[in-house]
Amino acid sequence: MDPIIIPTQPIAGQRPGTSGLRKKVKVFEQPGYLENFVQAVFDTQPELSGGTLVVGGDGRYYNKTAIQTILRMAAANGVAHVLVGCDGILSTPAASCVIRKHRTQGGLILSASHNPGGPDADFGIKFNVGAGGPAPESVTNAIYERTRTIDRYRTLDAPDVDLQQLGRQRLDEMEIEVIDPVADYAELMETLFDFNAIHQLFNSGLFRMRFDAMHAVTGPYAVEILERRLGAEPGTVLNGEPLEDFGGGHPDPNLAHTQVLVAMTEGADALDFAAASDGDGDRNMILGKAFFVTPSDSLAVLAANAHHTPGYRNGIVGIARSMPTSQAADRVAEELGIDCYETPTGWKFFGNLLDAGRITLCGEESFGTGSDHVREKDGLWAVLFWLNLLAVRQQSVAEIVRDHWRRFGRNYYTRHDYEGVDAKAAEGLMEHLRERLPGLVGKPLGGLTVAYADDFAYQDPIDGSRAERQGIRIGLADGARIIFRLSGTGTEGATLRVYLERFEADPARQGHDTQEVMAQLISIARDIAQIESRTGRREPDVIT
Ligand code: G16
Repeated sequence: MDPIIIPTQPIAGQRPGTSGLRKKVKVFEQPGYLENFVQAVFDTQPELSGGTLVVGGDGRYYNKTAIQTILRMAAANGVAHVLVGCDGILSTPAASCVIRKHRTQGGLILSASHNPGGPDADFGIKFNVGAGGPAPESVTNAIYERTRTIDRYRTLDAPDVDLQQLGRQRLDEMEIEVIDPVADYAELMETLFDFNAIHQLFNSGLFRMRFDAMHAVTGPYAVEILERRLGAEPGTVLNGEPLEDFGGGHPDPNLAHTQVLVAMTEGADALDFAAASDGDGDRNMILGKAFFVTPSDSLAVLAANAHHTPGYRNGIVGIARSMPTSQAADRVAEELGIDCYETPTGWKFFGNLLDAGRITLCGEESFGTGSDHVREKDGLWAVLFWLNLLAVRQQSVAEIVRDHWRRFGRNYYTRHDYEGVDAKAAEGLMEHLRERLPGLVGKPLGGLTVAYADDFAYQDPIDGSRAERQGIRIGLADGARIIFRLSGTGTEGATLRVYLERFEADPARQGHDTQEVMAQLISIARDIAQIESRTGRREPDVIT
């Protein structure tokens, strides 16, 4: 079959954000929009021609349509072999696992992560490289540049591929293998965690948990691993059926969007453990009995306890965290005598450190935790890690975290998000802050002295690449930090994120309410950034 060459023209705005190209479904439905981006990937990644590509997504609206388009274009661009998840499903960490295990040349992952799904909601696409991780900026920049000059794309005039049928089939010269989306991933988890110990915990009759899959991609993974392989009681997985619109919910596992689950951890009949994952399965939220574990604390606790699991029994070589993530993990690294790296927001910045063997664990405040087992953050992995710790340490979630604070100190932490802010107003707010930075150092701010104030820049220690303007940091003399950033994953207006952190070494003062402890920092942040006068917002939309 001869490929068809379709003339096209550049469509503005195809620069990938924090994690790929995310836009409204209606934007992706414009003629040529998806095709231009996919062709730009094939044009800039020549190793895909004659190579193997992984394709899958989180099952949201437009997932199946996009996969059929991609398969026709892959065949027309000379891809030899495609591994695609049955029914088009692959969680983001499972896609990374498949890319690595089968030594492919990369993958196209279809997801807008934690953003809502449906015809009027969000869609996204990103390219992951052969190591399994999100493409580094050098690659995403090249793809973007190509979208600015593109004038044709290649496809085939061929019917849709049957994605329900496991096994091999052909699309012209290209072989398509429809794979079980769970199998490779579940097998990998069995090598990392003590499944026997977790099985016993579930069998003890003394432990109850629920996992909220939020009608997103992790349902099938959680049912197979938690209920079938580990013997958790049927019904442990809530909202386990992936739906194209996530049942109308917002598949973002934080306190604002999981209120039913949170309520199950409170009161007389409270669960011992609860967790949730997001649209594409890479984020996680961990709850104990009436206890919320911040993602920053979770990373630090996992690092300090990694030796309790089979996969990390021999210890960890280093840790990395994104800049706005609290410094709790730094204290663990210091005690373990290992390096701790501070990277810009975005999982792609961990890739080089993982590939070079500099770090074993990494995490972000945005409910992301992961390790060198794949090159994406991994929601269920974090849940299994916690289950392994609970089974081995025979303590509650709260006891484990409070022990941790006693030993390392507590980094009180919160993030305030102002969503859907006018983009120009948000840019103006950041510019104004940037202008103020040089004059702040040494000056008092709400009774505290500013120790440093800068716009975070990162030089990758492996390839020397530099990322600038990655968030404004104001550090205070007592170690507290205020950070301002604009989100790179939203699809409407701008989202201003304000990250606040304060350290407390004294165990007697570690049990306070976070928002109360932060009150002074919150008011400093609002004043210095002129949030209300510039955005018209008195209060944040989401507090995590
Ligand atoms: C993505 C990235 C993460 C990042 C998060 C938040 O997560 O993979 O590395 O921390 O976005 O980004 P922002 O603050 O720019 O919105 P996900 O789960 O959306 O893929």
